Amino acid sequence: GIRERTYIMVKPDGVQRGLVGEIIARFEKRGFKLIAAKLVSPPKGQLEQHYADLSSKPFFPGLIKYMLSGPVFAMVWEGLDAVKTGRVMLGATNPLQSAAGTIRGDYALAVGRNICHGSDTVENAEKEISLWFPEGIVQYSLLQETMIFE
Ligand code: YYY
Ligand code: MG
Repeated sequence: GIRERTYIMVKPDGVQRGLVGEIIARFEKRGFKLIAAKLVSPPKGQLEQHYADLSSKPFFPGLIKYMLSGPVFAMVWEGLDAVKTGRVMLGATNPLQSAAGTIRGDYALAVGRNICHGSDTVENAEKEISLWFPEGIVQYSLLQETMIFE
């Protein structure tokens, strides 16, 4: 629905490379509504919880180390099919397989340095939003909404 929410996070490499503004701009221009955003250095346990489904993978320790290498920029975006469309905008997990025009396809090369995260299901999005924004998120109406949705 048009109120679907997704958790999008610029990873430490994306922050260091100055891509926060670019990634925000892509979601804004597409028509999504920004409802939460912050720069954070999360504790290790929070990252382990975020990636709990991958804890048995061989790349897990390296993934956590990389995610701890600097602050991340955490965001929540709302709009029509936000989860699925957010994933399309990010591109494939491995940037070598990401189409040009996607965030990873335009700015990344290595799977372990793929600059951004996006929720993969609505259920996981809600879990991730609670994990990263326990303080809650703001509510406001987007005045241009009737120009974006039917
Ligand atoms: O959701 P997405 O980020 O596209 O991929 P996941 O399968 O959830 O993996 C999370 C994260 O782990 C991925 O963005 C990079 C890293 N990773 C890796 O370093 N090597 C792999 N073979 C697979 C994933
Ligand atoms: Mg994932």
